[in-house]
Amino acid sequence: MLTLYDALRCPYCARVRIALGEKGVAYETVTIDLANRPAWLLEHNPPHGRVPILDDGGWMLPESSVIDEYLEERYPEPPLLPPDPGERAAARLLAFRFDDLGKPYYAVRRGEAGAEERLAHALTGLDHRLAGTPFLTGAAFGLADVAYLPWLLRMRDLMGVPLDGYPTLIRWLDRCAERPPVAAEIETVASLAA
Ligand SMILES: N[C@@H](CCC(=O)N[C@@H](CS)C(=O)NCC(=O)O)C(=O)O
Repeated sequence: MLTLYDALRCPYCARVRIALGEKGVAYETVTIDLANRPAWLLEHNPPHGRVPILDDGGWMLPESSVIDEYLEERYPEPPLLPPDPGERAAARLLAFRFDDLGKPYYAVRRGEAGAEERLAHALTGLDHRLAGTPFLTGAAFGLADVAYLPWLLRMRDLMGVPLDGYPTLIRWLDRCAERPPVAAEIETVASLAA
């Protein structure tokens, strides 16, 4: 049985929760209090002790993107990457460049000057990218969508970032929300707001 070292408010953990849900893989959860992380977490993921960590039979794998790629290979069905190698690379490239959105997102969280404009610029880029394609991964939902969704949900439902200027992005969010693992994450985010 897989074990996920998890924190509900962590969007990186959400990437793994959604991928596990999409794969329909059973797993146990060890919930980590991020404000009071146990010392042993450092041994599981040196040198930072960050979550998520996936424990597969005692083998510890950190880093959300690497974990999601591992899940894709270990549990190929249903696939979360397209069959075409070029489309797979394009999806991976998007996940690899997540910081184009993540950096302004965390700058807004820190209240940095000019951060809201930078975040708006990144959101415009994502909105344009979704024109003509239902999902960031291509024709079907997949790992590129999983890579971005947790931050979009937190922006919309916790931070009050206005998304109405990004209609394509809103339609993508609505499409993704039809998937049970994403709907579950939306409920998790709502529980964080309560
Ligand atoms: N690059 C890592 C980032 C994980 C991360 O930053 N997790 C946060 C919680 S959202 C954490 O554990 N922070 C504790 C720390 O950095 O000390 C990933 O993709 O998994």
